[in-house]
Amino acid sequence: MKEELAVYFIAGTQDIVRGTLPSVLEEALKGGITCFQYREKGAGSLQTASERKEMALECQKLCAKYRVPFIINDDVVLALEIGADGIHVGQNDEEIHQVITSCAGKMKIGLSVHSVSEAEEAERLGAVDYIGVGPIFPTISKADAEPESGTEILKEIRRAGIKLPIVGIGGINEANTAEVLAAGADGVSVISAITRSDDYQLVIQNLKNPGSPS
Ligand code: 3NM
Repeated sequence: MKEELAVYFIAGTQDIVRGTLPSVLEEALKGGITCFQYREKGAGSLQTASERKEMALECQKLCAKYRVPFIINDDVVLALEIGADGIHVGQNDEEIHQVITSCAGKMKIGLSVHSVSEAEEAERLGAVDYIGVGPIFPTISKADAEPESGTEILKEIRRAGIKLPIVGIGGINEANTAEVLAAGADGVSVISAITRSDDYQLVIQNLKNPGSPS
């Protein structure tokens, strides 16, 4: 799982500023993303279940072509229906125990956490495959994001002995990835660093090989 978290791209229709979600996703896949999460949420997102399913299937097909895991955000029914590789939920989304009951053994389970105690609880559950920790930095992509924590939270979670794979999220870009990894994350999860870039290939290369923390 850790290798798959290296450059974890998240997007839904609402995040696309140029082209379409499938066209941006294919460019990102060509550029070397290691995981993709379909997250259709907030202003500008597709609203009907049928539109979402159609988009999910198109993204799933692209991910399969490039052999990259396809994760669905916060929609267990859709994830099970189309056989996604994983489901990702937040603390306020579908109840994690429900998600585990429905999905464990069928797909990977990712959980967002915002504190050491939430990380400890995720590990204690024994069925969570990785945690997303954030927002590390201020983000423009999530209206209801919690206040940013800085990279200190990653160090605290590692100091607490948490062994789960960790992906950092929130305001992560080429300039701060090295710091996120140095603090204990196994990978970085990004929306705008990719969707708002003029050169997907270059950004993804730099997220993969960020050099030393500044
Ligand atoms: N979840 P960007 S922050 C989807 O803190 C999401 O749990 C977050 O977008 C959390 O890379 C976030 O553009 C948005 O900052 C990440």
